[in-house]
Amino acid sequence: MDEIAADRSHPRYQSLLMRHRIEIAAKEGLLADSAMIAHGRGEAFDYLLGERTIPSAMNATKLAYRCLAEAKKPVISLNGNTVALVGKEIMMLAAKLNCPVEINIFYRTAERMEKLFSRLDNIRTKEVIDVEILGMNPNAKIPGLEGPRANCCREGILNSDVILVPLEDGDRCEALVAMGKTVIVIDLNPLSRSAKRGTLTIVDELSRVVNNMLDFAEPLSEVALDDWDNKENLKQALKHINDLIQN
Ligand code: PTJ
Repeated sequence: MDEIAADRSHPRYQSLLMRHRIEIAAKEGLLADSAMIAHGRGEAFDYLLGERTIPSAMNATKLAYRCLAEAKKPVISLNGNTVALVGKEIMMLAAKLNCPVEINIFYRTAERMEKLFSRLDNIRTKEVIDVEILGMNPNAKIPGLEGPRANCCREGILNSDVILVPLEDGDRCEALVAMGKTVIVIDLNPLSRSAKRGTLTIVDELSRVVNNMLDFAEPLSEVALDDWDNKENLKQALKHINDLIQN
């Protein structure tokens, strides 16, 4: 599945690998019709950021990891793009954090839900990962949201205190914040509504974030969430882009 034309020494190997994973998942019917557009927008911002984890993003990642590790009921929300890009790595992260994952997609169809579950279930079996996969039988709704995207699980998203939402949509992010949750957003676009609405936003590419978290030996952040200024964090990302253009 991960065989791509470029070899690992190619300077843009990781970016090409992510693109390849999206292509394969699209062919398999795992993704929303607009998934490639969303991915392309992410790629454009990643290019502007220099395709690397900038210092403010690393600080955000460390604090996010600490919040997840210290949470009472953490959960990781998964959409189609996330399963395609980092299905295995995110299951390993959930195991490390001892939390469930919940498939919670914007463009919800029974067929996509089944395919996404089956992809994750195969990873779970093959890699011997002990993680609960929620989302197939929703029994609750996110207040303030209309339609199928509001569906969620009581034992997952509904009752969670800290939630990791990679590539989230703005409305749902806002609704989760309104529920009083600590909402950790991963989004390469520092100007997106989710990036602005989240409690803590990691402006970095999803696979880099997850791999960084997998590398952490223990909760590393000395910064507490109460002292976190998310607006300043987003400004740092924009400043980084501006500085790259100036130099
Ligand atoms: O699987 P579904 O049905 O839940 O649909 C998922 C998508 C992503 C298609 C849906 O949520 C969507 O349309 O998202 P948006 O509104 O296009 O937002 C996606 C955001 O993710 C954009 O702001 C992108 O910049 C960002 N993004 C895309 N790829 C990455 C990323 N951020 C981090 N890492 C990436 N690899």
